Amino acid sequence: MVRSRVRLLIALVCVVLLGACRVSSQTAGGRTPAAQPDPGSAAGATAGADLSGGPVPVGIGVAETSNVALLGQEEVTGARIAEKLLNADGGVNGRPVRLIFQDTGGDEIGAINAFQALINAGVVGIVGPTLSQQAFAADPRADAAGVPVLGPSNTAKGIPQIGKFIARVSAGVAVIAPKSVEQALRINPGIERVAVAYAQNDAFSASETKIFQATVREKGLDLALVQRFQTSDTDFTSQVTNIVGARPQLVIVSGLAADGGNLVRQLRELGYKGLIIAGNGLNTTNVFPVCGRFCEGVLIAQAYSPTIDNPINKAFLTAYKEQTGKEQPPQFTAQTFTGVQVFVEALRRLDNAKRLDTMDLKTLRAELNDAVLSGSYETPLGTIAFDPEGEIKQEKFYVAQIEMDAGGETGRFVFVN
Ligand code: 1QQ
Repeated sequence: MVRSRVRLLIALVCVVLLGACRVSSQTAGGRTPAAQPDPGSAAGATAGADLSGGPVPVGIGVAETSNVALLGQEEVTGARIAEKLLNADGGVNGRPVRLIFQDTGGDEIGAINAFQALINAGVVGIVGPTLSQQAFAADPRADAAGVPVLGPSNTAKGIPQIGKFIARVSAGVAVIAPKSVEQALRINPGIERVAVAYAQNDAFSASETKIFQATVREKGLDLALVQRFQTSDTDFTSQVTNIVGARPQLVIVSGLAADGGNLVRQLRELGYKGLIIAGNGLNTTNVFPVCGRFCEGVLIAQAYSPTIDNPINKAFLTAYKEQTGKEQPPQFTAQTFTGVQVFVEALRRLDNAKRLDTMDLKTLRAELNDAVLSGSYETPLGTIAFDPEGEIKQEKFYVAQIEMDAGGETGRFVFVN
């Protein structure tokens, strides 16, 4: 019942995004790499890249299908908007950027195959994957091949440290997660007892809960219960019974959208009345149909705010509205836009300094990696740069609270801080 609900939801997301689920074949113009390439293929090493002055191929490897598409589809939207806006702005000094999409699905093997296919297709860099769990599996392939990767939503501890070619435009859990706890304490200074729940089979969730637990202790609160679950769980009766039994005034959920949304719903159905904080895995309006009216009031920290006042965010907001008919771009859309933007701006600088068409692909990828890390960028996330390991340096973070409409099907993130 719950599973068919999630399948229906994914189908709906695909329809709403006007065929975004077919983005691979449309965008790659028939040059989408094979789904399961031979990783050892020597021929794959340079195929697809046009180094002579044609379009510059950038890979997008995110979850277009599976439960993780609840998050990944927002990333596809961000990439498409970036391609359109940046090409209208001259691309890479007159050469258009051509995005090559490869669906990772929701697991590690899908991410490895997608990344290998993009590497073989000759992309200059990859924006992806969706989950940290996938990044720990797929990024080492790109790193070994000398292909720069920008993680659009890989927030677990240790991602930039995977290798020299791995950076992220998604700030880590350590800087984001504490914001929502601070906000919960502003809303209810009387909070004393806290329960945390996390998906133990997901690297991001396991990393995020550590930060939440440390924050709870630092604030002098009582960590009454640490409850584990799996991202594949749909029935949370036993976990929710444990949580309610611990009598918390705050519950903090680290999971992904389908499982986390169901846990929130079942918490309320079984009578939990206190505040709920959700982590980054529930940071999508696609969670609304999962927890329905029970999403109301959930707090989630944000790395993007539509209010960021700079020209690129204004252009992004306008393009997002044109493309989707909606006002408020989600964080994952903004972060993926930013990943493509960083690659394009670094390519422009590199081309100005050394001319892209004088380099072979291996050199171009290595030079691009250096250019990415040495730049500073005015983006929809604000001004960003990278430390030498590839960790994003970002100035501001926010907290939003979910507000559901009367029908309990639609709603919005209201920025409260
Ligand atoms: C991670 C995340 C995801 C939940 C975002 C889609 O932050 O896996 O690191």
